[in-house]
Amino acid sequence: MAEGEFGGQKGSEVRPQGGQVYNSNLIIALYLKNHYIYNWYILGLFLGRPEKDYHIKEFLMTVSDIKHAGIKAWVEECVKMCEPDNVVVVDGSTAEYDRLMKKCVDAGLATPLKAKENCFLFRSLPSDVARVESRTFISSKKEEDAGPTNHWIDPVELKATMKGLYTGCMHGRTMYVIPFCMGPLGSPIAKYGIELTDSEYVVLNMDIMTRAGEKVWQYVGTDGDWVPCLHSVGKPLNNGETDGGIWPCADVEHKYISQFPEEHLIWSYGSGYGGNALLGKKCFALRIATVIAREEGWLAEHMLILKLTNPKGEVKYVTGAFPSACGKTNLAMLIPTIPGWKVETVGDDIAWMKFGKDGRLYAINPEAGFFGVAPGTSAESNKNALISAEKNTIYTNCALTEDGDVWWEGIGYPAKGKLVDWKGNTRDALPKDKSPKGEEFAHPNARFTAPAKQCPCIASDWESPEGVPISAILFGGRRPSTVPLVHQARSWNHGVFLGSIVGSEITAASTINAAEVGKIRRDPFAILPFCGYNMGDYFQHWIDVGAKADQDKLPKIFYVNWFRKDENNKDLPGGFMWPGYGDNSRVLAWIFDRCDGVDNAVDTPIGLMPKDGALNTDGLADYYKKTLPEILKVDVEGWKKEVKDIRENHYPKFGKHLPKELTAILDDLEARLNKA
Ligand code: O2Y
Ligand code: MN
Repeated sequence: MAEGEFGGQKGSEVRPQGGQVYNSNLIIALYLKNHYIYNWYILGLFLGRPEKDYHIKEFLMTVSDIKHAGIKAWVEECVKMCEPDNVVVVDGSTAEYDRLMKKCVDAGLATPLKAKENCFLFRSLPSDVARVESRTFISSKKEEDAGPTNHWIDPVELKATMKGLYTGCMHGRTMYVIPFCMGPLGSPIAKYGIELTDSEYVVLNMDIMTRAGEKVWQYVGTDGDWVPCLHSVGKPLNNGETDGGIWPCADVEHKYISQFPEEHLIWSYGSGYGGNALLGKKCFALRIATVIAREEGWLAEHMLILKLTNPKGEVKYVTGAFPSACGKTNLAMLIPTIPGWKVETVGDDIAWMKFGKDGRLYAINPEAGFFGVAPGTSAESNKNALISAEKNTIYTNCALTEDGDVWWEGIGYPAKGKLVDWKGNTRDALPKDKSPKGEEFAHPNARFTAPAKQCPCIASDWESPEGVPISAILFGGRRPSTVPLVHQARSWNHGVFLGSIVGSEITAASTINAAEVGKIRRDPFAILPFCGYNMGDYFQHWIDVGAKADQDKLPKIFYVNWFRKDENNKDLPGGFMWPGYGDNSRVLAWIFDRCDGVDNAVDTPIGLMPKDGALNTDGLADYYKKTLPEILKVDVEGWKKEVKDIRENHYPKFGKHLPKELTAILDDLEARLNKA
């Protein structure tokens, strides 16, 4: 085994960021000394890459250069087990990114997009298109600690199985050592990790999604905290075999996405896709981070973070937890329809929140990019996401157009001519931007991986190391009935209750089991697939965090529902009683004022709701003005059924781990409904 992609060769190379840094002026001076450097700089300008400082790097770092004894020993142990042909320590440079992308293009795994600057399209195998919850494990020592909503395997058994799979699994491949940071570098809230992977696709995506590369080493130092993340696609190449342009991965029964919470350890095998393989995201920033957050007294959440500015220029920060397919990215990048209001993005998926010295809760986005779902993203639904992904973006499982662009269902216009679909088949485009189920040109979970800094509405302080102070926390789901447009919790614990009952109604499109249609699929705090421990204990953690805090400084908690339906009202597009998207700014404006204690609410059995006329309806279509009273009132009978469902079907799952505070709030809600 040779260290360094070129057999341990060391040489002089130009790298952006970290180490010995030269600014652009110095680079010009260096031209006199070294034409090679200048040429790289000019090439960078020509390609329109983000401006970076360039410096001369004398040596390629190897495993033996790692100064952190714990990391070095772990890497060496994994090299011994996985037996890669080469080991490369990732430096995070543009040159390295370009080299690895070229490797993928040359191997037939990626296609450069002629229509988009520095953008590439990958196609995965049909067996590897999404996170696989059935193969995701919380491997705590005791099954009870994983809780009733996680898959569990005893860690001794799971490690033995996975060690068997890992042994020799990187034959014919390079192992990449990716040092990465979740959060702004040096932030007191940030955490560090090392991902070992045999997938160039993973390195490229981690480069966009995290702060990765040599700049991380100074923060982990010689003995700093870090999370080990081992990943393999599970497809060794023996006897000179190559991938032959086919996405490497293992069969579903050999995929394991394993979290060992007591050790803060992640082992992933067999999948190269998204949340299964980019281990900084769901595995670290949620499953392991929820465990660390509980140990350390903070909150790791599946939440967007947005910055809201009112017409007076006053600012508040809001987080929001919504289950999949509820428009979290769209809300984070919303373009308000009400004049004078502004929404800017801090994060679209994950929030880490810690109390500051002033007693307020501060949030950082631990990620540096968006791994956004492409289908349904259009100029109407999320123009800012489209602009974010115009350049320097990786597309996965989208369709390819004849002019070298990407296309997907719901992009807002029909494609022309022929399309190569996500399975690689060339087919005639349809005259509309929808396709029959199962015949989509882009996979429904097709993705774009785009740098967050390219988002036109990224907040100037999105990388603030101390985070942004949170005024409001939103919960929501797709609820066609019962749940009103917005209501506010009376207290922190009432807010925890609202978080604990989050869910979306099951539709024919979201299940293969017809008997489930119409029932509520509960996804408490929208974190059910991402909590690294017992969900009952997670509820308790939220209650404990609130109890220790200064009550006046805690964020206010709200439940929103953009998805009320009236199928019989033919005026309403799609039957939806609320327009959603940019018009959600009307609800955000009400929430903003609530946080300032404005007298704009009435007390109801379910919480505080907008007073008559308190919601800005200027410019709202008349048919929505007509439906508004219906979605702003308490459906007492609907809520009584909700209480019954929570009491009989939802809360019993958590047994003795369910906090008594939540049962008390459920009882109180029932009593208030009975009095109404
Ligand atoms: O299927 C995947 O691997 C991606 S899932 C995902 C990606 C970005 C943000 N959120 C999610 C999610 O499942 O919540
Ligand atoms: Mn998510």
